[in-house]
Amino acid sequence: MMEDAASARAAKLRALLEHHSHRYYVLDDPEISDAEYDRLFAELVELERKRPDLARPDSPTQRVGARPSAAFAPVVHAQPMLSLANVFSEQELADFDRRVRERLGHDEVIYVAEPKLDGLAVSLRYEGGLLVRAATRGDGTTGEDVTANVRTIRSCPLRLRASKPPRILEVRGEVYLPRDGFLRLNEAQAAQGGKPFANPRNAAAGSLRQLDPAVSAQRPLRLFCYGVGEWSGGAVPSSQERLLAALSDLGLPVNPERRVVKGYTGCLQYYEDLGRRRAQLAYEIDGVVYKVNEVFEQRLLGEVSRSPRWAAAHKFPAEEAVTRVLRIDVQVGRTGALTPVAVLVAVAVGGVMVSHATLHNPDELARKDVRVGDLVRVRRAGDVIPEIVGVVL
Ligand code: 5U1
Repeated sequence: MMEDAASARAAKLRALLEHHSHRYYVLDDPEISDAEYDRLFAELVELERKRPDLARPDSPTQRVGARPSAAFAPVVHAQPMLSLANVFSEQELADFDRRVRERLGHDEVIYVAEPKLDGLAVSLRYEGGLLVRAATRGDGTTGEDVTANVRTIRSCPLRLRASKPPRILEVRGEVYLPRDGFLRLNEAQAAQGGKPFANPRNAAAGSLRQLDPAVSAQRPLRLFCYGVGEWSGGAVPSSQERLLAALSDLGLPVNPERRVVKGYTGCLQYYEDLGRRRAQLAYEIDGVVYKVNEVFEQRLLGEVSRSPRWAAAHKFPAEEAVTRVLRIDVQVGRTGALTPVAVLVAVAVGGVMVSHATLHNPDELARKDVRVGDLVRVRRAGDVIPEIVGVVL
């Protein structure tokens, strides 16, 4: 191929692959078959192999490029990563809404409600539209550099989709494992004689904190973005609703379940509706997040002890029940890993009969000091293996 023709073809392939990857991973609406995507990908790999000068850091072929590292370097966030205050009841939600209304002097406040994913919070830094760093939350001020691993997440754009992207954009979001990905991962762990992950959150955290990005790349991690730390250059959206739309326009994955709701009643309706549909979602959630929509109102409200006064997480009640331990079996994995499993008097937990619960490993068994005949509290969340929370004394 002629010099210029090769360069033009590489650019065309990169654009095509980026487009189809966005359709598949972000919009869940593919336009071509997997085989066709693989063919385009293989053509670009071959072209970049023959002409290494054509390779670009944001090329779809460069997602798994980095070598394993010895440790994760500390990263100071441009803006601290705040945490959310929790509300656990309708009364606490009413109190949250009353405090917001009193401080703003409004009769009714407009909120944006979003599912609260049980994953791992991350901050992604884009400079001139290119992903330059990804960090975990850490203590909110300093996190760990997980750039190489986040680059392997297919729904995370390596380059923003804009001709004039913001000069600097620090996006906040949650990395998670969808339910089917979690089940597949645990099946693969079991087939290799490894220990299963207790829940999708642990699996996502374990997958993201792999020193070898090639391992992260094998894990079907996904991402939803829900906020920003820094936004410099260009017009900054003036409401949470506009911010989420703008992030989506930039090619970032944003949860389609988000809604604008009115006041306490709107929040509660959203919470109850999502609670009913929770089991049908492709991912685990542990509640709902409400945010005051207008950014100028968020600024008026400010924050207290690292939590914004303008947002709250309304948690779903944990699905727990109490039952008695009949026996404790020990399963031996192929690598010799031991997993103690409690055999229980069958009990309904969140509508599902549970007769076995994991104690994960011998250390956990010793720490919780569970014995035959004990009354124990059992918890399950979605498809996760039920676990023993502790002994009821
Ligand atoms: N959906 C969602 N999750 N989440 C977590 N939004 C959201 N916002 C957060 C956090 C910690 O924090 C901002 C309100 C600061």
